[in-house]
Amino acid sequence: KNQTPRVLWFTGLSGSGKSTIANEVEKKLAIMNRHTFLLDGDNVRHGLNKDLGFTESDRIENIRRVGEVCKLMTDAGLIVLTAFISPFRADRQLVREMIDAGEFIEIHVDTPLEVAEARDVKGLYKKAREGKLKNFTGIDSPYEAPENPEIRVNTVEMTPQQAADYIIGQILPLK
Ligand code: GGZ
Repeated sequence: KNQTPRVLWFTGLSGSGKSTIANEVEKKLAIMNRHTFLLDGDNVRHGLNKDLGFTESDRIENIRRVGEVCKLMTDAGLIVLTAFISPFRADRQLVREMIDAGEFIEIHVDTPLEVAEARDVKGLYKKAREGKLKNFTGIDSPYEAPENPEIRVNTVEMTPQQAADYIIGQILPLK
């Protein structure tokens, strides 16, 4: 292996900015010649996990499978970035335990509900408030914020670019 494997595990509400920031971090890692892979709902929930929805048990299984994929990818030497709400502390802890010590980096994209809901890029919060979308995180399904994430980013005070720069600064040095 010519690079240290890592899992950069982004967690936060829908619309918090996880995917946007993870994409920016991935671009910066590419410039640094790092071999990366980004896992998110777009490439996982339509394929590997297309049998899963948003009930509590489906979310648990979603995160468990993503964790197993992270394990395979870090065994292949990659830096894996994940952008899932991953609302349950216990599930994030299970993934942490699957990955070799020191290689799992939990990144809390700490956008308050009011801010994510005000953005409502996809109109999902509105639907959830109207009762047209059930089990929506932050509305009628819980989000358990990390207590001790390796990194926390405040998206109210930082642009996605600034958040990505901050994260890169926190994970350096990277062999
Ligand atoms: C939360 C939902 C729901 C419900 C659909 N609750 O903002 P988005 O659209 O693009 O990101 C959300 C995504 C969440 O999928 P995850 O795989 O990250 O969730 S979890 O980690 O909890 O398994 C949202 C959309 O899917 N979405 N219904 N009910 N988000």
